[in-house]
Amino acid sequence: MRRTQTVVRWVVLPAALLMAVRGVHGATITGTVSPAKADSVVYVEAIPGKKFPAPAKSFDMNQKNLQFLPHVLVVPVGATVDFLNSDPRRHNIFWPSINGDEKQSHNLGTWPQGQKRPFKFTTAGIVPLGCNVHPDMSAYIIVTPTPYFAVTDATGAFKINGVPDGSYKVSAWQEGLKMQTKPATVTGTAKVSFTLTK
Ligand SMILES: [Cu+2]
Repeated sequence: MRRTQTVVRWVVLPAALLMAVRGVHGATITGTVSPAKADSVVYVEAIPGKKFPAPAKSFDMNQKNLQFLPHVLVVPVGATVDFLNSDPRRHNIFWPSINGDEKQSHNLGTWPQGQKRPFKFTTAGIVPLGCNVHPDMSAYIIVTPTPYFAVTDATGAFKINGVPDGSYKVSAWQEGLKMQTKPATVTGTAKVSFTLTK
């Protein structure tokens, strides 16, 4: 009797605890994107039957020293991005398409230093940014269908935290290369790696 109780305590309790911890913090998906470089983006594709609230905070895309900062920005769908001009000259913001769909092209306008304009992204996809005053300026906003995403470090490694256990499609994006989507089954952890090509 005593022995049984001890076994229950040491086997069942840690398992229950682990599940409770996982319930709060979720599982993780790790892996690499090659070619290895920073600023590749990996995210979980839409999960059937699951909807996520729009994030409460907005995100910033800056224009400074004739560059977009950051060069790659990842936001979940429904997010508002505040576009700020920090330069003592006028900049423009436009995108010719979202996910290649030219019907979703948009020109936010051209405005002087210190001003900010918000835009809410309600469609998931790749948004290539340009400035029609300075054709060399470019950046990307990756609007992800779920809040489960990560950006690679310089070695190409990524870690997506807080994912619930389940089977998902995971996609990887890197500037200038073809996107790739792979299945991943997550039970606590999952590993998925990508090799992208032109
Ligand atoms: Cu500009």
